[in-house]
Amino acid sequence: MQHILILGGDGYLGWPTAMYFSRRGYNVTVVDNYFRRNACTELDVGMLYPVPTLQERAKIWHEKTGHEIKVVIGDLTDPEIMRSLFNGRVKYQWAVDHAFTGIPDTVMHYAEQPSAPYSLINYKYANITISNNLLVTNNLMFALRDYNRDAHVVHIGTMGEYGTPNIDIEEGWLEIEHKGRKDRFLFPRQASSLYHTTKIMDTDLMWFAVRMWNLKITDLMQGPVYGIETGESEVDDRLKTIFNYDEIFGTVVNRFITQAIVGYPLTVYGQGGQTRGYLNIKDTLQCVEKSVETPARPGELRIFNQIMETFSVMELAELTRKVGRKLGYEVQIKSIENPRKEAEEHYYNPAYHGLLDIGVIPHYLTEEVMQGMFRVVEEYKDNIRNDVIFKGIKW
Ligand code: USQ
Repeated sequence: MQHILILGGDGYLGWPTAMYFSRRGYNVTVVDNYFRRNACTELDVGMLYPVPTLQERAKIWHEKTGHEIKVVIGDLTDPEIMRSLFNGRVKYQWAVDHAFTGIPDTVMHYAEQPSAPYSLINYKYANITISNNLLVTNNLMFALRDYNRDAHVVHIGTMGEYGTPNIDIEEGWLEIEHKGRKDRFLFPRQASSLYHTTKIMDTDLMWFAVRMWNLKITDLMQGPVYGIETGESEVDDRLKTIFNYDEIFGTVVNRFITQAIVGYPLTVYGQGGQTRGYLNIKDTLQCVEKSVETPARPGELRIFNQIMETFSVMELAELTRKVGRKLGYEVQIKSIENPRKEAEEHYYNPAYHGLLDIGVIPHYLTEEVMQGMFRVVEEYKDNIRNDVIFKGIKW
């Protein structure tokens, strides 16, 4: 049985990934320090519904499916916690069998502070973002160097590493001809938040480790994700992933649907011409699965752009209004002064065929798909807090 270690297994993507692989017969261990939940509590941003602890979720999963997901609660910025996952000193907080599972074949690295606004609240949150994201990545690189150079790492990067350049965006690499000579380099990167900047630095740390120690790494440049349900969460409502709709942790599609349901005018920042590549949470799972099944080679930093289609913010707002109106909601769109520093009109033409080439079949954001999300969010309408929707964290 393949052993997969999921760093950041309590988050929006980590928990669904754990269930997905567990159901498919992988031996799964999740690690988390509850960063996301604690940040939500500290900043009082609200979640759509309460989520059981990781230990409770693993227990429910075991009761419902018979599969075991081993749980470790620990802070991966501590190198000894990271190393314990490879040298057998690990302590599981929940497991059916507490014996060490052994060295992982695959490490999914999601253990990062994922929010751009969080990273710009003030210098304190900027520092938390930098230290968390870079230390976890660096601790992982050294644990692999010292204990297991054969493991394949699948890391979630971000399309925001590239920014919005006035040229086509390639999948990670660019061949450059300069004064008659040619070489291949990481595609030029220029992030528009400090969070996104840490992802650029992650890529640099991983590229260094690949060159020095022949590691195998796949870095997935993901766009904003939307969605709630995955095939596995349908087993029991308590297995649904953490869902945020607030300004800090909510991504734009999830926010717009929630806003439409409570009659809050959709918060389009500036002119709404900001274009990004989007994907359904179900496709995140497919992308990581295909990446795991076709690992990078030793000494390879393989990069895919993990998006399925592009939309401008205004297009998303209009789609939300259309779907909302069909369901009987009076949806307003309101352009508000953009709290972020980002281009509101720009060229955007990213390549994204690598994941399709290895077998991912996209789910697109159709009216039916959005309608399905409205139906789920509606069930928790009474929990939605208008006061957390927009506070205006400025860049
Ligand atoms: N936006 C609005 N109104 C809102 C919220 C967002 O107009 O109420 C705009 C933003 O200004 C931005 C776009 O929508 O232009 C996307 O914003 P977002 O908050 O959905 O996404 P972002 O901050 O870029 O970050 C999210 C995830 C992050 C991931 C990134 C992928 O939180 O972890 O890395 O999407 S990407 O955007 O491709 O860099």
